[in-house]
Amino acid sequence: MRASRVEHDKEIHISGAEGIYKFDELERFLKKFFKRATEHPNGFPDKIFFTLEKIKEQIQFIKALPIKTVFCETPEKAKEIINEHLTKLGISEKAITTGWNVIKGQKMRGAALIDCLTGVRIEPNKERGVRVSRIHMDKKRKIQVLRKIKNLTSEPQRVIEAVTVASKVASCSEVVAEICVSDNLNYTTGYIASKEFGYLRITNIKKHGEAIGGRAFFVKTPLKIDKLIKFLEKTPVIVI
Ligand code: WAQ
Ligand code: MG
Ligand code: MG
Repeated sequence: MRASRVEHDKEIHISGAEGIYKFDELERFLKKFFKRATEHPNGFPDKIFFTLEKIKEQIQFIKALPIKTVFCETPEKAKEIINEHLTKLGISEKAITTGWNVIKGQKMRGAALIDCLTGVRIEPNKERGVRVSRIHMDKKRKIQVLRKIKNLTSEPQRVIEAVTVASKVASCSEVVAEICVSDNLNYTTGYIASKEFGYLRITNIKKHGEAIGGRAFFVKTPLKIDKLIKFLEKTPVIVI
């Protein structure tokens, strides 16, 4: 599902959601996604798109990243810790700056792909970005994650969805790390993720009520970008 507002003939992303469901569950989830689209704190949509596709490909099973929470008192401290971690992975200062600019910049439906050395954005559609889709977390893992974070978040479903995205993304050999800040005004915990250190939740990544948010994947070049995007957008993955 994706919901957007139209301003001066341009579509501005409000919210989105994806999943892999059995046929019998579809109606229930369509209702759920409709509710989500129409009750989003960032505004009421002018358009809602629902896409349902039968999965014909083989489903891949991928391990969930381990989860840790890093408590930061201020966005300044959060930024310092994040930059330190990303630098350790060999991501250049330029690339890190591009990442923060994506998060502060125009709202996108998907994520930016950033060359981890040059800092150049290489995704073909820079207004849309790359939307990780056809993903789902296995029920047992969901229960385990919920148990782990129950006292650490007001929105456990958001954590489940973010860990699901991050686990698919981190499984790609071309991706060095990911950074994410929610576009929801009052959700102030973000994360960085990598194969190296897992899913690191970062509290106070932004101020309460701050209208920023976005995602970026730092990638190694040269790479087969079409192949990477196809995997992220189309290959069905269940996170176990
Ligand atoms: N694929 C690629 N990019 C996405 C996707 C996706 N499936 N979903 C969202 N984005 C991009 C898009 O640009 C959004 O504007 C931005 O990320 C933020 O999305 O406590 O809620 O769904 O552990 O608002 C992380 C911390 C929460 C959770 C992230 O992101 C926790 C979050 P949101
Ligand atoms: Mg989301
Ligand atoms: Mg959001």
